[in-house]
Amino acid sequence: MEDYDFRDIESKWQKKWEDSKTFEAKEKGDKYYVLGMYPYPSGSGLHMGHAFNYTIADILARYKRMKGLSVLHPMGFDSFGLPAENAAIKNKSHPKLFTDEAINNFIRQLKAIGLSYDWNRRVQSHDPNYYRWNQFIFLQLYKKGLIYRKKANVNWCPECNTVLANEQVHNGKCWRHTETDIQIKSLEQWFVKTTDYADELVKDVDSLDWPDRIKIMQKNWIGRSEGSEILFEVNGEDWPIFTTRADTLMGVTFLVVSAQHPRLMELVTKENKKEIDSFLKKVKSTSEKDNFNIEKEGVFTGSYAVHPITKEKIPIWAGNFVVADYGSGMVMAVPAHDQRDFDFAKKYDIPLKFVIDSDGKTNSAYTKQGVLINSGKFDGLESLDAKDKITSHLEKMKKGKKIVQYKLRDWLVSRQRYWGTPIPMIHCEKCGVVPVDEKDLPVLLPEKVKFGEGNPLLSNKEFLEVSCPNCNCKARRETDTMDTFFDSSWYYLRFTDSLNDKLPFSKKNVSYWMPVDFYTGGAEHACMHLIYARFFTKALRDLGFLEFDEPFTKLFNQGMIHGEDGVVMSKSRGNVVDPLEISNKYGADSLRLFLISVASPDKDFAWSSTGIQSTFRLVNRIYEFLSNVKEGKSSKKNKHKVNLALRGITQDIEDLSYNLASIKIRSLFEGLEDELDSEDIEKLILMISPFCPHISEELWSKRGNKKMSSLSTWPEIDESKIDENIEKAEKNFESLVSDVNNLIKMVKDKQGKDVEKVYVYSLPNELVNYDSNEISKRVGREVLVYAVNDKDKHDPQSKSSKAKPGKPGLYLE
Ligand code: ANZ
Ligand code: ZN
Ligand code: ZN
Repeated sequence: MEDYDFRDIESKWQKKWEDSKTFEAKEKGDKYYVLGMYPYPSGSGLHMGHAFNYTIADILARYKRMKGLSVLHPMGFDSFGLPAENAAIKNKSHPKLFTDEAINNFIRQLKAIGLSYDWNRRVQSHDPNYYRWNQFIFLQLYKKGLIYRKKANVNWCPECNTVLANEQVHNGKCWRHTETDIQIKSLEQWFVKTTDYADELVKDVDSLDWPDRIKIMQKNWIGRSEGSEILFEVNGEDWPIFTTRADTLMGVTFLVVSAQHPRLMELVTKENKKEIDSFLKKVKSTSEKDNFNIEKEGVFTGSYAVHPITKEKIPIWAGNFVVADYGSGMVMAVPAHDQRDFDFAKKYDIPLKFVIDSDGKTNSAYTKQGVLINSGKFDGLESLDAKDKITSHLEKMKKGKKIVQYKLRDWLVSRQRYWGTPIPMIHCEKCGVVPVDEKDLPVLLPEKVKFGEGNPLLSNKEFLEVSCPNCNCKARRETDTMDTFFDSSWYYLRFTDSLNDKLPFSKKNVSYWMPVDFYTGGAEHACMHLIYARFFTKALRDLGFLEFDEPFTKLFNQGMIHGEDGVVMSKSRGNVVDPLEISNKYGADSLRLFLISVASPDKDFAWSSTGIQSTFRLVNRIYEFLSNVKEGKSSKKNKHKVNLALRGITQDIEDLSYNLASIKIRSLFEGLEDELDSEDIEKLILMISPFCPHISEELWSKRGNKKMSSLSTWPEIDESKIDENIEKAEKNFESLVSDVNNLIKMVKDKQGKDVEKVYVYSLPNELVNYDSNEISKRVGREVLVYAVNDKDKHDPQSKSSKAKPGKPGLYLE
């Protein structure tokens, strides 16, 4: 049999979809917004992970459309960013040329797999029509006090040549350069005040239909921590510390102040200055609070604090394991009950004091909660109770109170790189920092710049020199650009109204389409993109631009695709399979069906060249079958099968168990008889549409339908045609076939005899009338089936002494 002509069919329907704007989203009726995380248009093109992610979303979009919902399914490009700039420098090209070419390539590849996007709404960050709204939003946040500039210790990646956000530092290394240590520099930078929303960002996580592990990661990243602020007096002034273990207050034997604490020097006495200075020179800064593994180091400052209750003198040390910007950058150390403090105390010979009953164990810190000892009037209290009692006791003395701390830091958004949105600010010698007037937006990114030495924007005088909007004096434009996560923090909002040239989006459109009903992408975005996007939604709500609290109702993380060698597909590993190559070879319908057939879409799976071939044969079979099936009457059994499959597949799509749907499709087309009524034929053509949209359109139009199958209504399930008895009969039939086969094999193994004939005597009340021919075909032997009470109809030729009517069973000859 020849393969069907998928090349012709697919390009024909892709063109028709495009020409007739089939998937244009309209603001009418009930909506459904399906979004796959938009890609960074890298030079290497669409990879299989993209194809997988976008197919998952597309199947749902196509299904919801056929269910009569108004579907928004857009696509765009996260097209600013360092890789394009670096690639352009390397190839002596320009990031814009490089990016435009990569995008065109992506679009071609996305279209080739039959994704039902509304291309009219495409957004791309490097387009001034997009980034001018980045600048507009930046100004709104600035006016609201949610963006500010400050000098701070920031993370600098020497490879990226720019500062990074905290979220982009993983275990002290750059997220892009996993071998490169982050350096700490003190620089003036732009920050977004994400911490203003920390509480709401944690609280609302519970309301989301997201994978649990992402929800946990978000919570941990924001890191809400309830505890107490306790004041220790040093030279007549109160210094706060933050603790979650106020119950251990009576066990404090020293305090530790961060080596990066801005007021450290005020605590250092003359005698200790030299030692501190040399310590500060060699100490590496910690930016992660929970870095338990670093070797603890410190130096005595020479100063003492007064314990708020016992009034004892407590020595103050400077240490490397205390983070400057968490809590107050200073801790009360309780070496008996905190492992870090324990290690530090052992190293520097500082005494321990046990204040929680540890059952005599003293060779490491006892970190559990328990009953208080050695704590004076608090003895005998449980930790939980003691935290309350000790804190309220301190509160009466004005020496402490309950507070909440967050690990989340404000988001550092400025970058010293070229390929990003220019930050719309101006530096004037007289007026300081002045925002660009809204009417002067966009601040265009100049094309003519020199690459390779520092920030390229510094090389363009025309860009750099402006007059101050305030006093008209000569001033200098800000040359930092925005972190590209700024772009992706609101692109899903722009899709609702992407051609709007008065506003980033209208309230009307954004309230119609948002929130996104189904958002799919990789789990690697758990903390950066998804926190920033949630922050943007909340901040824009409070600025009056929208009226909902969360952008993504349901989040779905697709599994990772491994190569045939079982390792995650990657260029460096050399096990990459190119989606375009596969769709050229087997067609997009086969690629789509294969991608969702191996495992449930949220699970990892390995590519298989025999698997795609088998799916290709199935798609051929479906196409052949539906092209040639005799149009007449459907048997009861066929009607049952079609409706049962439709019911199952409908549920599987709703549950995102696409792999189960694909199994149903396969067994359906392997088991149908060659005559069906027109209703059933049409049901079949429509129910494969989300998975294999091209052959569905082709078969549909061949039947004379004017409306495309993609825009037709999802077929009705005729429950009255689903007959559980047919199912039961099938199961019985299959188990009989397997019983017979097993027996034949047993006889062969034990007696070395090949069975020629099989007699089956079944009970008359078994629902099934087994068809001798059918079974014979399956078993490859002559099989005769009788009912036990059917005295006349048994085989008179039977040589078997046992094969007689009256006794149910299987008899072999
Ligand atoms: C005394 C104590 C005794 C503590 C004990 C723990 C156990 P989370 O839950 O993550 O908020 N801490 C406070 N500020 C710090 C900083 N800037 N850098 C490093 N560590 C800091 O952790 C709160 C605990 O971390 C605080 O409670 C403090 O140590 C420490 F048996 O105070 B604890
Ligand atoms: Zn880097
Ligand atoms: Zn000025």
